[in-house]
Amino acid sequence: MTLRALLFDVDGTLADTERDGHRPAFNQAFADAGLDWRWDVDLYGKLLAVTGGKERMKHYIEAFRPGYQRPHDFDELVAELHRAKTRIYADLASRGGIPMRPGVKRLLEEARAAGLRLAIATTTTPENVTVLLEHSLGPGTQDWFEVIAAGDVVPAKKPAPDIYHYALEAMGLAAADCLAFEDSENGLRASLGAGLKTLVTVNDYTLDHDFSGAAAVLSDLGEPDAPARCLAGPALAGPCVDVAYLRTLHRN
Ligand code: XBP
Ligand code: MG
Repeated sequence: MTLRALLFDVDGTLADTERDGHRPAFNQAFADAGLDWRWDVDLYGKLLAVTGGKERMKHYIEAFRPGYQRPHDFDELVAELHRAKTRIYADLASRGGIPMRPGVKRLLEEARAAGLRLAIATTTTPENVTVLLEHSLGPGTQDWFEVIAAGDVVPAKKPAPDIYHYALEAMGLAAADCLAFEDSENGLRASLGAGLKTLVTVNDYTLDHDFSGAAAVLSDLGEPDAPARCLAGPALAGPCVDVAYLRTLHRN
């Protein structure tokens, strides 16, 4: 079994987008529309249980605003708020306001040099991905990924495995040839559901999630001068995740 490709989640995995990216963009869209919806850091952590921005807004109304009277065009209101939120998020990302997580660029460059194929499998809106890559990873880097599978291209978002099935099919690869990268329980359920071995890098919102079934759980991918911590799975040979470590995870 040879490792041929790496499939990356975006939000929380490539970059810490949620707390200081998506969350303020939602809040700005709500305020601009004259709504009193306000998602603080703690509440947003709870709302992350539901993936997808439109789905998350509906979940918020259902679970946290019992008195809210839905207008007859509620779905259109949600869609319009989401379009506004996407514009605000894209503007923030295009100013380079959302840096890549430690080790992401280094590992992507090493993987490319080693001939590994790259793809993205995410719940977020496609435009959010391309803006983030262009401005935080670097100009032209979206071309590093032969498939960017994102958003509403599949009807069921993570934890459903559909987005991973979609990406694998587009690449013409079997799950056994690949390794996935995730940061959350919903993401891990999706990748495992598609039969992918998965490396998890945690963040503040996902530290307490259940990562059983992951090939390894790490603090981050690490840099030579900022070592990653291994929380579960095979120990790292050095300070950071490299392609040799990925091959070990894939073989195990
Ligand atoms: C990402 C998400 C997304 C983003 C917002 O989950 O849950 O909903 O928070 O994106 P994952 P949109 O990292 O598991 O893919 O507002 O564009 O839907
Ligand atoms: Mg994620």
